[in-house]
Amino acid sequence: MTKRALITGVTGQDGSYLAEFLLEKGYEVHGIKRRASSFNTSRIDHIYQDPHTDRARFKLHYGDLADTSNLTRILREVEPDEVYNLGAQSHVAVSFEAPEYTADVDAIGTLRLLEAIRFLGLEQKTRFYQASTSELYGLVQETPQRETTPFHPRSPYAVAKMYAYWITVNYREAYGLYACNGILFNHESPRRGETFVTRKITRGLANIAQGLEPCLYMGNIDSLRDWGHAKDYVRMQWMMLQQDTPEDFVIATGKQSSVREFIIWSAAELGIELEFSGKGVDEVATVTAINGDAAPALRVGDIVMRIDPRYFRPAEVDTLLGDPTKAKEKLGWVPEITAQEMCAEMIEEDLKTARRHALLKEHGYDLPVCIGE
Ligand code: NDP
Ligand code: GDR
Repeated sequence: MTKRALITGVTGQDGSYLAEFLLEKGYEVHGIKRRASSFNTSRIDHIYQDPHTDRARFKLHYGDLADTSNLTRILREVEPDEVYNLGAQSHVAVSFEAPEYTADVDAIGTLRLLEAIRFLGLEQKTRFYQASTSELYGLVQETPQRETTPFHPRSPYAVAKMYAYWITVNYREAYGLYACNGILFNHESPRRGETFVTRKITRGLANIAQGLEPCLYMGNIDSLRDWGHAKDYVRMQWMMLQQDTPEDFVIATGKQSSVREFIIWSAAELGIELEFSGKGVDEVATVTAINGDAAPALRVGDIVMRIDPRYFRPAEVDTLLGDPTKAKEKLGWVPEITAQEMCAEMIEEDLKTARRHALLKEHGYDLPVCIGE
């Protein structure tokens, strides 16, 4: 029997990799996409299947986590074996600007899905994956963080995700639903949203190297994260739903780096050597050497990064480091791609795009470059 999966957030970074992964496994994959005034399917266009043919195994439904009747109707129609709840307002800094919306979508949206499964009597059929987050640890109580480490969320996003975490546990305990939380640490890829820090850096530096942007403006570059690759992490999301009993798992690499280091790696991939000088908001990164041909627009002495306090957060999560031992021992999961390999892949992709834009510009076809804030 072909298994059916429903993915919320299918148009996002993880949703796109997970849809690819499940299609390769032979699943029929249903995804929920939001209505937008312009196309928002660029991450999944390459796996689009013409719905007019009988054999299409990838199907999209319009929907929103804020809309109970819509979610219930889609669940009734699809009757999925597995639901992956990846949809969210996922930007921590934005959650301080839009806290109520973030709570509605990230917290109550999860409840809406769980309650729809129960209302439709799908508790025995449908397995549920909740995209939980290392942001739950926030002001960390223990290092490295594991499944038993107490939570101390530090943003409206993290507080909303804390509700989603516990309501998932609650539906498991109260109704016997196969429901579990993946507590995922930061994971990135060339498909990462342009305003998250890694992508902002790889895209920004590639653009600067090609003369398309003047300078990168950053927030707290001393922040420490445990960065993995989204491809490794979606594999684990699926593995979690294939066990005999549902459990929660930390997914991380167990290695930590700073935002500053990520800037240095990215610059090095472009053949740029940097020196950091100044303190606090006056800190800058200056080019000290250029190797190769990836950065024709730069000269030694150019400043490519400055600090802009606009990117500081009202409450910061300074340090995160995960302990993936349980995932390794119980599921045999180990990450295959290192943070530096991932950084190289991101730079390669962003440089390709920047080179295309630079070539167009050189020939008089100037395209506006969106600045990733
Ligand atoms: P993205 O921001 O790339 O994708 C989020 C997805 O949710 C997009 O498809 C977006 O749609 C959709 N979405 C947003 N609001 C709604 C809504 N109201 N109704 C329905 N769908 C909505 O996130 P990632 O792929 O990086 O992350 C996936 C999940 O994992 C998220 O829940 C995130 O919070 C969580 N997470 C992510 C981590 C990471 O490091 N990437 C780590 C830990 C947890 P659209 O494309 O239209 O904007
Ligand atoms: P995070 O990711 O908040 O950890 O949430 P993000 O990449 O946004 O920030 C990581 C760290 O970098 C610092 N930082 C900046 N961040 C951004 N976005 N822009 C900047 O200019 C900048 N300068 C410094 C931040 O302050 C922070 O410390 C991500 C999201 O994917 C969540 O959905 C997910 O739950 C967590 O990872 C795990």
